[in-house]
Amino acid sequence: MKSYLRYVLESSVLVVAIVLTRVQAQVTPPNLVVADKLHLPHKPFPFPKPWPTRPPPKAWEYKISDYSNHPCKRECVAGSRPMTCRYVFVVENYFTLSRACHDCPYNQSHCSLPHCVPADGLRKAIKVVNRMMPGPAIEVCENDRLLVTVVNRLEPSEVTTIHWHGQLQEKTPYMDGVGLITQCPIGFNAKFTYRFKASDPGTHYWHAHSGPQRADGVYGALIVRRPSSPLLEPNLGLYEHDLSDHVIIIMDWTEDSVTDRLSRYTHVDYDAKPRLMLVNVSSSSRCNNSNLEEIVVVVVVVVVVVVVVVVVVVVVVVAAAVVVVL
Ligand SMILES: [Cu+2]
Repeated sequence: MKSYLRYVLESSVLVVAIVLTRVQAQVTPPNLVVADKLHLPHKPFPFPKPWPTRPPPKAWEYKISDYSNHPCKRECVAGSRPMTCRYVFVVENYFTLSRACHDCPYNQSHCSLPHCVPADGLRKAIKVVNRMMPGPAIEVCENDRLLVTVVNRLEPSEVTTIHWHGQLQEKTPYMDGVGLITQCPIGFNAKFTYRFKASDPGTHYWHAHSGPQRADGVYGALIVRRPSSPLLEPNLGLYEHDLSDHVIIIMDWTEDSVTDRLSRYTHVDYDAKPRLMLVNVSSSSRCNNSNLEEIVVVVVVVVVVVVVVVVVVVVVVVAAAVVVVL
């Protein structure tokens, strides 16, 4: 009875409070009350204009390429004029073994279809440039001018930048691609063109410099060659061929998302380091595991067949012997 009375009392107090608030709101709108207290002129609250509509993306923004036949990928000749090399990098959220992979990994030929990222056979969300992991390789000659337009097609509010590892950017520090340090990050649906000279020769790489996007798959080769002359290329005697097919990119690879792994590393298990490595797009350990599984299956099938054959033969022999004896 006591609790019932208390309930009724509390409810009636609440109803009275609500009614009073509504009446007060009708008489004096809240913004006027605040303005009076601060002795400010009564200004109507500026009503936001509708969002400006962004023009639809142009066709070239969707035309993604692996740049395997880019004209700047050429033999570097001493004394020849540097080239201007243009690329479009579309950064997207993507998935390994997507629909582009069709019947991969059961049909191995499907694993090399365009836009198929088989990785190590693990289904996982990734972030990619031009639906490749690693992303397109940039191969140029020393002093070529690079123009790389990066289009952010990640999730709304997710930003990105691309850092050109190994390039000192002496006269273009604002093209270094370190988000919030050398540039504002590239917003969703926006694009930014990096313009700089490939002035530092060597085997470098490019990678995202925003959050854990690099570990999620936004990385690729950046190779700046020198002319094949002993005077210009001091390392010429160290190799016979300098081919694109010889480029190897090794990357840490985790079964779970990188965000999951980083949180676990910080708050749960300090030894949560990646156990796998991707060499280009294949992983050694997982491939070995799959081979082992195949071998085990074959051995089990052979043993079962042999046992069945032996049992059948024994039964037949015994039956024949019984018939002969009787
Ligand atoms: Cu770097």
